[in-house]
Amino acid sequence: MACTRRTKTLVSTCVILSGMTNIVCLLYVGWVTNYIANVYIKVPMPVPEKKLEGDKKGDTLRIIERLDRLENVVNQHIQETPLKGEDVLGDKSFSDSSLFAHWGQELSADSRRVALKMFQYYGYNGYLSDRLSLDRAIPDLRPDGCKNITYPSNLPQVSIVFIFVNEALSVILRSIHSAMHRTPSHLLKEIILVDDYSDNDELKEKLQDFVSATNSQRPGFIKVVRHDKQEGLIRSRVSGWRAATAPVVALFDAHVEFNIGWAEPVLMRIQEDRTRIISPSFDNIKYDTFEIEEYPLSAQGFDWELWCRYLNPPKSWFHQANNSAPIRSPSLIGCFVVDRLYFEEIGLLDEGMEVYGGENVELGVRVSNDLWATGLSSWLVWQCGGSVEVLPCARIAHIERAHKPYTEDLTSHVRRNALRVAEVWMDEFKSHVYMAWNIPQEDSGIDIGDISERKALRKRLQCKTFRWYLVNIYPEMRMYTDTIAYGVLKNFLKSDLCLDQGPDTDNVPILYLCHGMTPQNVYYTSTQQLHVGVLSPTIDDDDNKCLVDVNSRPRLIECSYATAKRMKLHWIFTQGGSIQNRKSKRCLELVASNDNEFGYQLALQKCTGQKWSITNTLTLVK
Ligand SMILES: [Mn+2]
Repeated sequence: MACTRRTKTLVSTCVILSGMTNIVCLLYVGWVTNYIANVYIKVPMPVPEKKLEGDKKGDTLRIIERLDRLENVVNQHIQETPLKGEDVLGDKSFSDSSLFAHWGQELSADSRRVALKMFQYYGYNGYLSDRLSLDRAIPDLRPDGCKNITYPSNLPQVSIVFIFVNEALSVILRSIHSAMHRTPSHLLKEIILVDDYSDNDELKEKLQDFVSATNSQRPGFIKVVRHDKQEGLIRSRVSGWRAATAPVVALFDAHVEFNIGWAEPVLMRIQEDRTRIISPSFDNIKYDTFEIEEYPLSAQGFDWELWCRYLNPPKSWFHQANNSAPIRSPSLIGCFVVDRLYFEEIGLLDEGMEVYGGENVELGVRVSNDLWATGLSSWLVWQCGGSVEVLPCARIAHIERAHKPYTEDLTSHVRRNALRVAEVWMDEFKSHVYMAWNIPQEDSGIDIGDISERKALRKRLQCKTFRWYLVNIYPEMRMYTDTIAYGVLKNFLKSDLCLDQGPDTDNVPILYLCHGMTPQNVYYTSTQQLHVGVLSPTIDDDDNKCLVDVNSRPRLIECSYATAKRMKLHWIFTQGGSIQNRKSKRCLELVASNDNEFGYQLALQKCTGQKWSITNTLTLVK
């Protein structure tokens, strides 16, 4: 459920765009990293002409910084890859693993070996978890106003569902203990454990022993649902929901700790209006030390690839100057509480979505727990008459795992699910999802399965348009209805090179071997702007970078800044034609260059008729 940008990495982007396997992409990214290093460091510094800004030394430092960062990314991928089967641990892993950066220095080598192995298996410090109290206290992180609120005495009861696969037993037990001790007992009807076909032995007998012991005190209090094959996150939630009998159901990961007073505000909001779907506010349990880290209050949303993300609360919330007030949220990131019957009416879960499966179960499982597949279509709640909110007074701490999921499985599943959602719910804005993933809208070659049931659901519920949703519920989202071409930008002269944003610390675009990853994304608009790099998702993010003619040099400048300063940011371009600046009349072209490893560099010069193409074109939707 963890909602960070971690899930999207160079390697996963490489996998998805190139169709190569993980290992090949790992090698490839490593190779690219080294290659850049060689290009920039081996080559003697050319004599600087009149430079726009900065000195050469500064440039080199910046490049080295960037390389360091890239290398870190690659290294982390290589080291934190979860182990499969019997792996031999080299001594090197000890000093390099992030597990020991803030923890465990004093442990013996043997203990460290055990701890590391568990860490690589679970993605968090299972060794430490086994040694912490199941009933440990955690800090009360509710805003002040929460403690003075009084709640009705007739709140509805809740069933708490935990789903898991191969989770550490102590982590599951701590989730259950905190749920039992921090939910008033008259409000907690039952706990439902959904085991999505774990093969971890301790989750069989030992967990059953705990359940039996608890149920001997309170008969039927804990129910266990075990799948006899892996069904995935979504069908696991459905299984849990089916087993639930309370009027309200809470669907959670099994690596959480409930904070004090979480239940009453949630149940009150649902009692007042059963079409409200509620998320608590999440804090972090650090994967290495298990310390609780307070997270700022946020709403929950998504970017145009439909990866989940935290958002700033809307302005209207700040205007209330009341930290305990509910935060209206465009969507959900995965864990939530809902009226049991309303959940069914609205058909929130798309069982046609896939989250994991296939052979790569062990890895897929670990990451998919942290995936927001459920939240992926949660805005349909808004489109279909309900609402979503995050409550500052209801706080849950949640473990964000260390392993960065970059499996082929994960990214391709997310992309497939995103396209399903786009096709059913997003009307003309579905183009944005294809654009952000950089895939063609027609004949994308991706099988998204049957969506007729979901379309029928939308019709039956008489849901509003996605435009209505964007305008009224998610106004922070940037719209790109004026994009007419997207993909990578290539010159006919040298088709293995692509325009690339270059080092992200400067504003100089470069030519680089085509790899199709985000730095080479290009978007051409009907207003004749050429955006390079990531498609900025919301107005709270950095603006897109526009190609600008600055004193006859190609530069990348934030579009809003370039517009405000009346810079030369408009380019006349048609597919297969030249790219000419509207004001300066200069063309973007390649010139032969011995200084450059690829034999060419970018220039703005008198047009000589060089031709360019962008991968995909779109017809404008009015
Ligand atoms: Mn999670």
